[in-house]
Amino acid sequence: MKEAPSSVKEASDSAPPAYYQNPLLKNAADPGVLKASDGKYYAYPTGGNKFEAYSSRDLVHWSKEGVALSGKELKWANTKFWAPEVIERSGKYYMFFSAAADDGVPKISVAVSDSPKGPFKHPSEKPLFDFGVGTIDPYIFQDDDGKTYMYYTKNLFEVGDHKESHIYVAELAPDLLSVKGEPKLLLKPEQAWEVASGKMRWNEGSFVLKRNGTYYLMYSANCYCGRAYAVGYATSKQATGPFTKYANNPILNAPYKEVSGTGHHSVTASPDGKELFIVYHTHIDPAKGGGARQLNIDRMGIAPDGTLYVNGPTMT
Ligand code: FUB
Repeated sequence: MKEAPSSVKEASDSAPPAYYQNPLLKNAADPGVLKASDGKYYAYPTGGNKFEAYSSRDLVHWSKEGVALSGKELKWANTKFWAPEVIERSGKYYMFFSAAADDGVPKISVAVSDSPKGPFKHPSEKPLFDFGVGTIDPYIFQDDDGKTYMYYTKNLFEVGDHKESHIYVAELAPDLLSVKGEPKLLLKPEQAWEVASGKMRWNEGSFVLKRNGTYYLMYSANCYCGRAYAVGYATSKQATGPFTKYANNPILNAPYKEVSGTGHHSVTASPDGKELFIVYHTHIDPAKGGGARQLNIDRMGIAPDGTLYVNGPTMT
């Protein structure tokens, strides 16, 4: 990524305005958003051969903090630096992400820092979560029973005449640097939407919300809903499933000509904790597809019947 995009506003200590403006950030995708114990939000997007951090006190004004994890820190990777996700645990920060070596097969790993701004250091000469196949989009869920899970995607692999990706879950060991037990397959593309067909059947970018004992496993996948990529969810009473897709998926789609490819999101709460926000990327130009992306933010919520909804995408 080049200079800080013009849409990135300076941080402010004044009272937050009641609105935000889309796009939140240009030349960025796959936002991982951390609400940290220092009272700030940190956003970590995909954007080149490094991971940069942006901070905000109010989800409206954002400041560029600089490079949080340099590509040079990863001796084993030189491409596909994708989808960072940071969690805070006992005063340390853990950045999960995927990256690939010359073979182009993405692997998940984790780097550690004393600050949400980095620098994040990688503790090994190799990726820490090598499942022997291409894997991307780690999302870390800290359950209230003390267990921590990593949801991730087995990246596009050949199945008959097409490629598809599947969502898995694995419990993490207490040090967060390895998995405990065998990963479990949670969702194939046909379990995400009514029908899945075509040469590329995505099912990726997972995110988990837990409310009133229900686990909402959100994801981005193909659908026949006007555009090829949208956000939906499935629910379960257990973190490890089985998950049942929501009948009225998608909950975030792109019905406009000006925007498409709404997906790979994070969910975070407003500073007062009363509202939920979804931060996601869109394709700037439908003709260019995923090659040109930017970040949006919109309000979302849980309806009285327990279903998720998004008030968006909004264009400004
Ligand atoms: O940005 C690279 C990849 O594209 C992500 O890992 C996927 O989720 C998709 O957004």
